[in-house]
Amino acid sequence: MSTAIRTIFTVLILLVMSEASTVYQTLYIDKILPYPESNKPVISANYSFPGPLIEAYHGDTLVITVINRLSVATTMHWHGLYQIGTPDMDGAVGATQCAIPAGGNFTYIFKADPPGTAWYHGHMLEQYTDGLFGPLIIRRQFEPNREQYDTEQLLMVSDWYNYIARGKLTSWYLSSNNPDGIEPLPDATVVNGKFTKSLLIPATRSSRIRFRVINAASLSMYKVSIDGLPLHIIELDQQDMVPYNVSSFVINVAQRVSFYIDLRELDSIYSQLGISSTNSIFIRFEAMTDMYPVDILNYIPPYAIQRYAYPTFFNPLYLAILSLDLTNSIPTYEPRDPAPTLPTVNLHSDTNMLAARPFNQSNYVIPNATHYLNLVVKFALDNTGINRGYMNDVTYAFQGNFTRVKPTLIVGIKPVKKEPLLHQMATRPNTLGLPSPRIQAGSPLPMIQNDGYGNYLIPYGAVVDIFINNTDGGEHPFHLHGSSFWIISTSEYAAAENLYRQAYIKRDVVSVPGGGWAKIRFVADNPGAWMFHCHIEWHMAAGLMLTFIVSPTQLLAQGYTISNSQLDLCNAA
Ligand SMILES: [Cu+2]
Repeated sequence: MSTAIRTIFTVLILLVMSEASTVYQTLYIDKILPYPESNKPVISANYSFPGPLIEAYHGDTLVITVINRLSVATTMHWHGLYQIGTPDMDGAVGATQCAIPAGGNFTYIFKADPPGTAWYHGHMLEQYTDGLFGPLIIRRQFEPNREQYDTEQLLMVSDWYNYIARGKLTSWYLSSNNPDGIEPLPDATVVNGKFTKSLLIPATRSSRIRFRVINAASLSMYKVSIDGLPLHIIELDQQDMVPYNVSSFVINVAQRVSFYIDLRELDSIYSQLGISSTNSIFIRFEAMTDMYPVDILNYIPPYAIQRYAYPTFFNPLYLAILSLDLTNSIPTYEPRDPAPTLPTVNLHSDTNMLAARPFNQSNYVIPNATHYLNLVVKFALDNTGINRGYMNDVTYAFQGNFTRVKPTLIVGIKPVKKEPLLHQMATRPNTLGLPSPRIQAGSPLPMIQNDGYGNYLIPYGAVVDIFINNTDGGEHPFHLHGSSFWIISTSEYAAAENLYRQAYIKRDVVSVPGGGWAKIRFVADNPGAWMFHCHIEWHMAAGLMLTFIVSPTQLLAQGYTISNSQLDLCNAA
């Protein structure tokens, strides 16, 4: 190539790169009956389950109109997107907006940032448990690891419940008849809306395929593997990774994992199963049964009725089929349980995969903490005999549901239906009644305080280390809105703190081990009202949630005002 041609070529590439465009999408929210054999309605986006794939390039503007055809209110959350400069577009009802009323609509406008595998889901009334979710992929013009695969596939896995969450399940879960806080247990697993052995993924024996796995479950975590193939992990949540080889991995609720496979790598150990002659192999999603509070293989929930011919117990092993010759035949070997392990790949893997390394570590600077916050997670009975989730002895009044609003503070930020926290930050930034960080025994850094109602004031630009001490036996996937965070270490992998100093991985969901802990760090450079909560939908409903109030003064300094479309929602609420 001559210099002139090369210059023209470079200019063309730059033009393509700089051309941010606008992506329009309309989402009709309505109930559907996707399965003839079940009379359970699913809350869908655009009459499909899961909802449609939304794709954009990094830096594009997304304009998504949500039209609510339900008989109840709704909102939509764009999970993993930072919403920098658009703190009112996060979709977290009660925190950043009033709900979209039945028959109403709202247009979300925000930047496609950061790039990577994201998703969207309803953020009130357990609607996402009933099906309201879909994939959201933010692409880069030049994807890291792009040379490793030829095609890509999405696998969106979730719990299937025979009953409606907001009807029977939540009212049983949060009742004094369930003092142990036993979560409603799934009746099945679905991937891409298909039940076991009915999802077929076409491939050929020479294929190199990228899979984007999104855990959209409300409770379950899964071990994912593909028979006979090493999985080359290349993305965790929305951070690109140096390829990291495993035979299986665990994905907790709301986490995303991308990996690629190379079908030429089918392992010889699998020839013992006759896999060398089969035309297809199994993709496995194995629900981690030890996370359920009861023996799910032999448990009939008290709310179950004979309509579903119990006992038909949950099968923790979900099988999808990867067809190697495009004939869609099912595998000719029996799916062994457990699957044989590949001897050639890394077996050390914790749920968060802290041993995986970020793809681009140049310009990767992790600032030192300026503040800290200790959070103690527990479940306990409240004074009405209902088992609730607590962080630092506060169970969060879930404004999204308005089922129980805390006693009104005389002065202070209030969980009120018509005035989300973000609006209160804007209208009375100096009278929110939120205590400032202060030095306490045991650390030279100031500790973030809360107001006794689960609202934590964080100064602009603070670098906050959060230590989550989980006194509960269950593993909890904690999600932060408005930012991602570095995972410094967990009780599953305490050595990570020293091993990976200055190169911690960044995610937006951390899996906090049962009876263990996690240490994460984030920079509060995005003013707004950002929820931090366990992403198990039942636990969120039980109050395992808090809100970070990041700098009301900076919010106003950046020019935030409450828009008319937001006010319209609140006036309709
Ligand atoms: Cu939880």
